[in-house]
Amino acid sequence: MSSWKSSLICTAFEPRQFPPEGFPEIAIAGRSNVGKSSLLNALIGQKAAHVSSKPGKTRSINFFKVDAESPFCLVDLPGYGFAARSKTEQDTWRKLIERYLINRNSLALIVHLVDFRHGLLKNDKELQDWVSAMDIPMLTVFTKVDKIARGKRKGDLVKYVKSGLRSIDMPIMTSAEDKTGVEELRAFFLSYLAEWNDLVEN
Ligand SMILES: Nc1nc2c(ncn2[C@@H]2O[C@H](COP(=O)(O)OP(=O)(O)OP(=O)(O)O)[C@@H](O)[C@H]2O)c(=O)[nH]1
Ligand SMILES: [Mg+2]
Repeated sequence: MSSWKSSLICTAFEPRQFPPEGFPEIAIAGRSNVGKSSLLNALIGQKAAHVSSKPGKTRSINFFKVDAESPFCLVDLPGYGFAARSKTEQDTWRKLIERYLINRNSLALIVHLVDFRHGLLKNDKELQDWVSAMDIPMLTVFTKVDKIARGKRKGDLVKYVKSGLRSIDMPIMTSAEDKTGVEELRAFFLSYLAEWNDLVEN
């Protein structure tokens, strides 16, 4: 279990509600229903973010301060690609996410969650292209690997990597259900943040 303590410090429905920049931020992005809020809860070991089987649950940007070895914020973003919402509503969400990702100096890393059963779909590829055009560091993380038989996972991962995804490191396979990869992802965050803090302090 995690020894990280965490608290929700801000819920933003519009950019003027973003908290002041301070601690480095790791933002969790991905399609609606991919498991962003679930993985965030697994990482901090608390049911802090709201989870739902209905896509489109998270509508605001939620900032969770994490008191780890080096303090940082985990940022739960609303999902994209949820067709059942009106176009206006989808546009509002997209603009909110873009305003956050484009202007945020304290943004250290985007963690792009992709459902391991489906791999990168069209709008996932669009997000990856957009993020790399903005020069924002991004790690690809697969979710819901518990749905795929253990013996098949490595082969699927190799296939996805070879088909050209963008990630600053080898993608991590996770499950919020059985906690596969959660410890590995925590360790990745800590070593990444240590290097990030060195970079920005010097
Ligand atoms: N089997 C399995 N189900 C998962 C996993 N992670 C999430 N789920 C389920 O997937 C559904 C969506 O999870 P959320 O965490 O709410 O997804 P989200 O990406 O935050 O969704 P939005 O806020 O709508 O964008 C819920 O029913 C979760 O229980 C996982 O690792 N394994
Ligand atoms: Mg959510």
